[in-house]
Amino acid sequence: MRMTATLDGLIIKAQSGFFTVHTEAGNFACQVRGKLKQRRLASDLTAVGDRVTISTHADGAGMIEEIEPRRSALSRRSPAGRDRVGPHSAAGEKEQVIVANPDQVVFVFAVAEPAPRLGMLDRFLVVAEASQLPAVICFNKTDITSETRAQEMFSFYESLGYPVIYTSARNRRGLDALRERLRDRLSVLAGPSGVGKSSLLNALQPGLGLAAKAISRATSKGRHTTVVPELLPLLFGGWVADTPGLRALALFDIEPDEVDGYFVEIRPLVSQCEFNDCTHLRERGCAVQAAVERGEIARSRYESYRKLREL
Ligand SMILES: Nc1nc2c(ncn2[C@@H]2O[C@H](COP(=O)(O)OP(=O)(O)OP(=O)(O)O)[C@@H](O)[C@H]2O)c(=O)[nH]1
Ligand SMILES: [Mg+2]
Ligand SMILES: [Zn+2]
Repeated sequence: MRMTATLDGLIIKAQSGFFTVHTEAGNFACQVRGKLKQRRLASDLTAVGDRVTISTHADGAGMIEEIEPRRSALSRRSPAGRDRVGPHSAAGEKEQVIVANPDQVVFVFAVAEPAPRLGMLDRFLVVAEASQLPAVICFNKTDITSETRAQEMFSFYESLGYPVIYTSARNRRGLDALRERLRDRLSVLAGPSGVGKSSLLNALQPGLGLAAKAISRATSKGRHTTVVPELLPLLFGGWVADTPGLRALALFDIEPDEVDGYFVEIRPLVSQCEFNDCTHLRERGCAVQAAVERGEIARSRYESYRKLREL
């Protein structure tokens, strides 16, 4: 007799048409029911982080029968439905979902070795704002500069409202704060290569970074190979996706004139500019430039804005 059961689950791994679905009854290797494939043409049909309903068979195999609508996504291309043409995407390009339904994105940078490129961090933050995803910033390798020095350099991000965590995977500092941030949430770790993402995961939970490394090897053969993250279970609760060496969280199709809305400290000033189409680059009567002059907006942030705006 063939036994079947229906279970709710979470896609934790995707590999050439096969999906590992985590359920309360364990993990199942699943394929997608053909009739589902006609849907969601504009975006990836299935991605890690998607919530699904599966039917399971006695032999341990499963079939994805239903996919819940996504609440959010971290994507490489424009979210479906926003079919506009920006400078960074070709018309009609399909949304590439990196992780579906993340609760937050944790941007990891090193305070040194490699020196943090704040322009990249600011670009990541713009993507998070545009995707309406809560962002957390983690500055690792504080053992190199000292924690105090790291705070002096980067605490202005806290004043913008972003939670900032200072860690050293090497000296095991800041791990409790990081653990509390990750607990019971689905998080994506993103950041340049070599900042210590895998080391931090390992420090939190032995073996976790190793799993990530294996994925990294399998997927990062070339610089432009698609990063296919896997959701790794946190024993203290929650899931984390390590995206090895992700420096190209593309700004997909953010229009130049909407960039100011994604800088949290610039956004509230825009309405005070003399011209309502102010680019905040050179106009007179610009509230943003005035705030920069008064030291109320960090120079590095304004510099990042200017670079994005002038693309
Ligand atoms: N001094 C110091 N070195 C660290 C720390 N964390 C990691 N490293 C070192 O930095 C290097 C890169 O660490 P990884 O954990 O592999 O970096 P990653 O972010 O996972 O890099 P990718 O997987 O390529 O994206 C290794 O040599 C680590 O030993 C730290 O807190 N302090
Ligand atoms: Mg890594
Ligand atoms: Zn202005």
